[in-house]
Amino acid sequence: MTWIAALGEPLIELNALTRGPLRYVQFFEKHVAGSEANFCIAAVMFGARCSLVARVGDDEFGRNVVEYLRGRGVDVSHIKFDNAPTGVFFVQRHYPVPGRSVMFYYRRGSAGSRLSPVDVDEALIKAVDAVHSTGITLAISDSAREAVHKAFEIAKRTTFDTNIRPALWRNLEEARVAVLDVLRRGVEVLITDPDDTEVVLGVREPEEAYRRYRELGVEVLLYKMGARGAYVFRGDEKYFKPAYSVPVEDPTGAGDAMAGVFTAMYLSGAELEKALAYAVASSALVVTVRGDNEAVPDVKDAEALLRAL
Ligand code: KDG
Repeated sequence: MTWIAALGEPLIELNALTRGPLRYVQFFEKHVAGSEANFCIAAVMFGARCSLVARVGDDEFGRNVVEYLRGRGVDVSHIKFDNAPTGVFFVQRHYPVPGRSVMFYYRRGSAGSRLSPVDVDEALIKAVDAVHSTGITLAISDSAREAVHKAFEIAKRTTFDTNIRPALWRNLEEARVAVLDVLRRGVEVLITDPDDTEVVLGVREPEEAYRRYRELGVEVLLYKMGARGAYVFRGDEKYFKPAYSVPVEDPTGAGDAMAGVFTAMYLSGAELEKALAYAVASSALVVTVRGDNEAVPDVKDAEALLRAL
């Protein structure tokens, strides 16, 4: 079984039950989220073992996160309880752009941002097949970024999602420098999109992006094109899978599902085109519900969608 360790901050998500500006929303629905936690759930649904390396508050939300992730099959034995609070974010849906969501973070000084190199157990990182993290973990604190550096230096294989969240950075130049720094440490599978690539390399076009990322040592590029679908590149191979046209409830988490499913399948030796198809199908299901990870399918349910549409 493929074994992955992911470094990042699990969060409590408070998702607006109704659409429109948050100032008029009366009811919120609670979910467990956070990019790397979502990634782990998706990888587990596709047969991988995934250990989340993280900190949560020693509070009700922290216990909620750990119990939920344990219930979803994620290895929580590397999540520490910390005396800072568990981070929270709110999701505003379909406003100001219909079909899109906006996240509002309440996480500064959170337990998750106190992740540091001491939390990176060398024995775990040496034992796993691959280490995963994202640009979010680079952004939340210097110590979390150093934790990613430490893990990537020890890891046998690495996968990284740029996930640049402008609200978490002082400016985009800082994000660019931090992502390039990780790429120079060696990333085998890079998951990104045109918006982030414009920040990192100043280009958007898929072929040009892969050419440039390849020069930086990336072997496989999963290039997410949002409502258009996704590309995957490896050497001279190139595949494109159009997105499914589905009713959008909340797209938050769709990219993590795509990343987790693709990575689990790729690391277990699946054909790239097949891994891309299941990843795109999985992300389509995530956008149809509120919550980042509840609708990530297993293999059988992804196949039902692939057959139906
Ligand atoms: O990809 C979804 C994530 O953005 C969401 O779960 C919250 O981790 C999160 C973040 O930092 O944005």
